[in-house]
Amino acid sequence: MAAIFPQKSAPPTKHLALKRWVSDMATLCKPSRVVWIDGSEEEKKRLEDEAVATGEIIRLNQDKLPGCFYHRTAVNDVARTEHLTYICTKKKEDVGPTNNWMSPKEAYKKAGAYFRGAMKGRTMYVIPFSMGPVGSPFAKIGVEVTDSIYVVLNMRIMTRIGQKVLDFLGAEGEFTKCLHSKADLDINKRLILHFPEDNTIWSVGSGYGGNVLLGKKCLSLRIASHMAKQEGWLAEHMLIMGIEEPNGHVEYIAAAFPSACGKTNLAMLIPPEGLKAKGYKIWTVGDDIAWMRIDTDGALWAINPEAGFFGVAPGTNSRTNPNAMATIKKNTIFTNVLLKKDFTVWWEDSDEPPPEEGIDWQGRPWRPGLKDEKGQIVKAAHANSRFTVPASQCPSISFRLEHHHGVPISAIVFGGRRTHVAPLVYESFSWQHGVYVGATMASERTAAQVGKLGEVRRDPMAMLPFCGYHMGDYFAHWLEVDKRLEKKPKIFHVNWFRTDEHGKFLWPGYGENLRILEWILDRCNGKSQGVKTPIGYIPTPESLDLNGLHLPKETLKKLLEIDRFTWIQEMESQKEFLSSFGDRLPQEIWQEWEEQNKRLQE
Ligand code: SAT
Ligand code: MN
Repeated sequence: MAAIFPQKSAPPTKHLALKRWVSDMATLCKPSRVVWIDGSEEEKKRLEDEAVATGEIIRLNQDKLPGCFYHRTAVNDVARTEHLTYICTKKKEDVGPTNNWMSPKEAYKKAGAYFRGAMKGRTMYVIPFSMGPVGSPFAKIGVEVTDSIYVVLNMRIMTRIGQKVLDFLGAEGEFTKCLHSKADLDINKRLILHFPEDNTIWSVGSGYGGNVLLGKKCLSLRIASHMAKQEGWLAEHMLIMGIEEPNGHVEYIAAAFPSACGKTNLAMLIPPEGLKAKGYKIWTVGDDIAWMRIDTDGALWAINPEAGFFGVAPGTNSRTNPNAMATIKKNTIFTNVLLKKDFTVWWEDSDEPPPEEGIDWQGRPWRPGLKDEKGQIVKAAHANSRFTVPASQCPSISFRLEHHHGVPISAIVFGGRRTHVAPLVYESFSWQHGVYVGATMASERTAAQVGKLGEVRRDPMAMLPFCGYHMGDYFAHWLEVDKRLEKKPKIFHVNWFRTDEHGKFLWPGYGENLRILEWILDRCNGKSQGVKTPIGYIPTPESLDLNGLHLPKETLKKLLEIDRFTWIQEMESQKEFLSSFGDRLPQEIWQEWEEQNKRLQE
């Protein structure tokens, strides 16, 4: 067997604990060699060539898609597996009712058996990475050990990696220990384990992004939310965007939506025709994760810890997201989409009509109209197929992405997908009321999810699958931040998905959403009117700029309607959900619920 460190020189770090940990993981997984990732261009090329040679990735048409590659995951490994995802703490009660729990002892033992010898005959790559700009006081460092080149190439895009990170880490720096092995890609031996008390993540048996790019949901949300609670900041599942006025003044908002509600599209929106005259410019800072802290000026500042986008392909086109389309023309890794004969790619609801033939996400010949044994149409791309692309390629990317202190946040926006109940937009009465609004956020199931259509799923702050500790304590932490914030962002709720009696969307969405963001920012600056309702302030019809939209007055009325009867039912459903947190739900949240309930009954 080759030596564990076959490189001529020793591991490129003076960090003894890091070297020891890597050596221990190699002893456990038994790779034939260990390679430390330096992040260079030559290294990238070498890894691409090697992965192409083994079939792990396919080189796409370099004339039409320069620098682009294609990858397929295993058929049963296409999304995050929440039922195999655990938070492992000494005390079970610390993870709360929304997380799966395992004791650290059992978890290390169980996964240890799956990792033992799992890298035999493979290379173990050691990826030092930084979430946030390298050297930023807001950044966190991780080191991911993996046997997948696909993971290395994706981490290269999604985070900042390589020697510069090791140099910053120095001999004693803190880092999150992230261990990943594809092992046999066996779903029965798949586990995604988080050990917040040990600053450690173990992921085994998967090759799907959300399970294996450990800097993303695992570190930046589950582990980081735990750190944030201890250190007094917020790690949130939020996009960050800037809205610039013609005079150069830029304001930033952070917004949380559950999956399939268009976060990436909103973060990159292009102003609609009717608002073009106002000369707004949109700056994208992030599309998925925000780390927010109170800075010395008493305001809330946010960074996007990521450096790339891991976006859903189907439905991405020049109407829904022109900036994303421009972003993914080069240096992109496409996963589980359709491979065309000319080695370009296609997905449902893209710009082009379906090609006559291709190879589908499962690696089978495909043509339009193809049906399976049950007579169901076969999709060319998986519904959760993805593109991985450097954020720097996005035409609307903000230079502040690289700014060590990030951006100051004027407004926080929560949103869900509700056919009724929630109006297009409303403003909470206070930070505390806003935390209650976020805590009771909900979305209705779409056809894309298994289960009863229209069923309401609560997803507090869109963090249900990502909060690394007890959600009752998480709400308490949000309330705690309130006490230290001097310049408080206002908190809003939006719903782009309200429908009429025939199930048709009332609001056009996409770029037009800027009209709502405009009202939100004007409210923050005391420049627009609101009407007080039992749930918060809604816009007066005149305070929304609907120029060029041709939205009938009746439709706007329906969009802003707050139906007391439906809301009283909503309050009962909220109550049931809030009760599940027992006595760890802060009294303040109950108080907000009680007061809102009273206002609705009056
Ligand atoms: O699969 S990921 O968690 O990386 C993407 C998502 O679900 O938002
Ligand atoms: Mn997400």
